[in-house]
Amino acid sequence: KIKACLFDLDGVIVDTAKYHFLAWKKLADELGISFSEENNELLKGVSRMQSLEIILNLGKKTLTDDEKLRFADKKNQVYLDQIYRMKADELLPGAKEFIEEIKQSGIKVALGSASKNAPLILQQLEIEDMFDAIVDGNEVTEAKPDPEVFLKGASALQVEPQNCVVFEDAIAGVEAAKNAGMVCIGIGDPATLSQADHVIPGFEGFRLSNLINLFED
Ligand code: B16
Ligand code: MG
Repeated sequence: KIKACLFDLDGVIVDTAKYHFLAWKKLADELGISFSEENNELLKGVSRMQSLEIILNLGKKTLTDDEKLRFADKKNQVYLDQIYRMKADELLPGAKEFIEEIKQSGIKVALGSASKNAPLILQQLEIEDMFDAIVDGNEVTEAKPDPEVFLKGASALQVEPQNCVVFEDAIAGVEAAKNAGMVCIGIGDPATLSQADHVIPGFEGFRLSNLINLFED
C-alpha cells in the first residue's frame, strides 16, 4: 500500500540540470577540461563536491582541497545567478498537479534532494509549503546512491520504507531508492534507468490512478 511519495527535485520537479550544466561547463572551460552534455549525465543526483571530482577526473587534473572549495563555490555562484532568475513557470509539466492530487488522497509527500540549494529553489517555484517533510543536501552526510536521504524522508513522515514510492531521474537516485527498500518510478529514459521498477517520461497526464495501475499488473 502506498502511504508516501518521495520526490527528487532536480530533473523531477524542475529542470535545473540545464543550469547545473551551464555552470559546470563554464568552470570546465576555465580549467581547460572538455565537458559535454553526455558527461553531464554523470553529475545528476551527485553532490556538488563529487561533481567537481568527476570533472577533474575527466580532465585528469588535480587541485588542492582549498582550490576545490574555491572552484565549487565559484560554480555555485554562477548556478545561483540562474536560480535567482527562475520563476514558478519552470515547474515541470504536471508535477505540481500530481503532488496536489496525491496529497488530497491522504498520501504523504516528502522532498529527497541532494541539493543544498533546495530551499531556495522551492521558494522560487512557490511550492515550499507543498511538502510534509523536506530532506535535502543540508541534512544528509551520505550522497545518493546511499539511501540516507530517502530513509530520513520516510522516517520524518513516519512511514515504513516498503510503503514509500520514490520518483527519481538519476541513476544514483534510483539506486538510492532501491537501497532504501522502496518502490522507484524513474522519470526519463527506461534504458538509462533500468533499475527502476517503472519508468515514465514525466508527470504530464500522469494521475494517481496511473500510479496505482502500475502496481496492479
Ligand atoms: P547543489 P537532486 C542534485 O539534486 C542534482 O541532480 C545534482 O546535479 C547536483 O550536483 C546536486 O543536487 C547538488 O546540488 O550544488 O545545489 O547542492 O537531483 O538530488 O534534487
Ligand atoms: Mg535529480
